[in-house]
Amino acid sequence: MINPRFEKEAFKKDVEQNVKQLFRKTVDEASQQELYQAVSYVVKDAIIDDWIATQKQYEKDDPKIVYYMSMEFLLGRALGNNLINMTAYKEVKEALEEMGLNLNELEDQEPDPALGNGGLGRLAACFLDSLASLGYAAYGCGIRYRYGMFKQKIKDGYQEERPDNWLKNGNPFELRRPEYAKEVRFGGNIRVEYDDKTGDIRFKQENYESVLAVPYDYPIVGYDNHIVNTLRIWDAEPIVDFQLDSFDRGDYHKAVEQQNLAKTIVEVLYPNDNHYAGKELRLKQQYFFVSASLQAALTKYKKHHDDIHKLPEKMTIQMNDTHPTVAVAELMRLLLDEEGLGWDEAWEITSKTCAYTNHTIMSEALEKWPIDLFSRLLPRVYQIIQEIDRRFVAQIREMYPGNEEKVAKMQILRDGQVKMAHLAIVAGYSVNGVARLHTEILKKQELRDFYEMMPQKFNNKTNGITQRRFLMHGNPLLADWVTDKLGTKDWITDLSLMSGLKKWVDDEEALKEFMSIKYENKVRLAKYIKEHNGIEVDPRSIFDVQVKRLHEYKRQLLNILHVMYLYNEIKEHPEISFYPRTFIFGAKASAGYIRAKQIIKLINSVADVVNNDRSINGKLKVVFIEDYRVSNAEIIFAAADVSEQISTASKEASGTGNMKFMLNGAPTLGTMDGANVEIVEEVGAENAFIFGLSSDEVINYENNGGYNPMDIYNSDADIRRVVNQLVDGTYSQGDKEMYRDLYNSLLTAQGGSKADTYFILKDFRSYADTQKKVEEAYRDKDRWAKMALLNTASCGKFSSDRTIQEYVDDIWHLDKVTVEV
Ligand code: T68
Repeated sequence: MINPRFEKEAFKKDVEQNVKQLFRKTVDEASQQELYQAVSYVVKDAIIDDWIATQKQYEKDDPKIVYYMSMEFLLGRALGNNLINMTAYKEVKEALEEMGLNLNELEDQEPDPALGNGGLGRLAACFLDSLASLGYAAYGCGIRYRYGMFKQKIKDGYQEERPDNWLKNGNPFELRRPEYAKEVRFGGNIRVEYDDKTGDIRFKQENYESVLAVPYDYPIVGYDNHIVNTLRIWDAEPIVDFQLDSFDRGDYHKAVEQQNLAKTIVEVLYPNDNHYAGKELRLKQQYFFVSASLQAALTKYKKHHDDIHKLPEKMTIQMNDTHPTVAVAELMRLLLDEEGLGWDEAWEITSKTCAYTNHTIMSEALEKWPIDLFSRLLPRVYQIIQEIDRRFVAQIREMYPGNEEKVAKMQILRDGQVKMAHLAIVAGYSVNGVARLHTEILKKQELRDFYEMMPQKFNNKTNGITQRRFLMHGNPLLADWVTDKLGTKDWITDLSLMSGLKKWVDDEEALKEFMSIKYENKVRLAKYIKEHNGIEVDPRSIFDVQVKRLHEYKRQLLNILHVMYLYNEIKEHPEISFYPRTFIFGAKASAGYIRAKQIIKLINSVADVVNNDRSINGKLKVVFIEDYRVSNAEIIFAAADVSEQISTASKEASGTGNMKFMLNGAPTLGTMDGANVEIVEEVGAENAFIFGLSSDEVINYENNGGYNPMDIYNSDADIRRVVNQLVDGTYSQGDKEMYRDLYNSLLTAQGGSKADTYFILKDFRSYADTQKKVEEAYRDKDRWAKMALLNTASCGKFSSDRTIQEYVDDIWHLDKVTVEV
């Protein structure tokens, strides 16, 4: 049943009223931005009723709560998604039309809340959607960055970064909650106090700096169930009392310091993915939100329970990678120092409460904080980690007597570093990877010693995505078609039902409809590309898409080298038939990642040459979509024919874009890496295009000193030609140095890394051959349509609803809640 607030007449009146109250204007006078806000406040109002009802129900039922701790939540826009989850999207769209307004245009007024880099942050957002939709009590805990992921501009083919001032116009959906503010302390020293009478020891932090953490709550609306959970992201403010105090004492300096600390701590999201930079401010950010979130969680628990020992029955903490791992030591600190528990009791509670998800095996992403920095910033937390480490080492020695090599490999504090993954594994009760292959690699390679010592902690949770955003919102045409063909909307909350579409694979009419929806979506994307890039693309060409963060291991370089190869082929053999192709890229490179930025420049340079060569009759187009983000991703997935998932096998933990393409009917062209393996398993090898080395082969080469790319360079003339074109000026207006570094990276070992670290030349032939098969398959319209439909029909496993249910069953053990309104 539709919420009465969204009944057309009531809704229209409320919008008018909001425009008047907020801006002293009529609907005719208001700007699109003002109208977006007016509409959003009506929606928020409706959400708040459910939000209150949900929280009341939680108080009553007292379910176990999961706290999902994450440095990143890559939410994407809220307005459309909230309307969808409140089942009011169509109603509101029509009401707005009656007012002469277009909902899509208003949605475009909303800045993308981009508090994340890529997969890890987006996964957190999908998880929150699924938790609410399944009816589980959950808090997302994170940081309210003043500036989110930078905006990308392409100037002369180069990436430029612009600040993402996403809060510029305020944010209709957030709620500041000063009543839940908490103090967070940094630095200083620890004084040990002995109580002569009781014999108790107390640890007191002195001479510290502190900030006030103030939470902002975001509603997370479940699908059609009146459940609204909370994403709590923390802002930092100076502690006013201290500040006045400081002024009184003439300690002006200290007051300014507090102001600065508060301002800098939440200023900006670090724009690295799969890379550890070791910056002090980053550690401050981590401790800041973790400490505030845990303090708030304990306050909440104690409000209704008096036995702190039973904490693990009522809450669990999931750590999204090692970034919030300081949580285990902070929880120990709170239990020891604030609750007055003994070590064993505190440890018993902590190690039943914290769980850890690993998202990468890339060694450069592993967090290892220098001990001097860590202990200076978090002196008490560091003491606690020392004790955790001391006890863990004793345990290793007991289990492996005389094996000091084990100790060296597994210790938390070693080589002057705090190894965060080790801390997370030792203190947590669960360690999970994010796809089956990834978890196997963790067990057999990266975390082998830990797996051998505590196998019971290890488990796999293959990632998933939310069909509410990536099908219903992103691809409404296909969503309606699916509902029609399945004869039910139930797939919206049970994606396994998609398999029911399989009965249409031999129905010509259905296949035609399916492909004409794809075509409509390609037209929509072509329009977007024309508007944003000024490039004309033909929606009848094959849309071959690679959108994801720019990283060498993801091998955008392989893709563009292959485009260069195709271009050579077309030029050389204009007579051979070639199915027109549009290669679409979208990717942000971390601001300091020079080689990644060179690859962006190369893609744009190739685009310039190829797109402007009239002699090839538009057979080949290359588009680099500027500022790839959640909002344009939704449009891109819907329009893709081919999903490029071409990481070096073993390097991509899971991938989640691969699932979004599949859902939208784009077969995977990829390596046997991450969740691709499971995608192929679901859809069948005949409905995917797999190439390249296996992860075992890659790992084997790596363990034996790599391979020699010169062998390939010398023996394969096509490859040699393409590689040479990096340094012969073809794509750099004669400048032979512009891409020299990329050229060198493929052929020569340098600074500790092997030649062609990511096996690009090794996999090139197999990739090119497989691309040929893609073209052949596409020419056969019937075969392609079936393949595309079978991808959509086989994506059931990859809903984040399934993933979350597995976390609930195996790790969190939450209670389901229902809210009646
Ligand atoms: C991604 N990791 C994995 N990391 O690369 C991807 N890292 O395979 C997987 O599907 C996804 O996580 C979800 O599990 C990341 O996105 C980061 O963004 C990141 C950010 C900061 C520091 C390190």
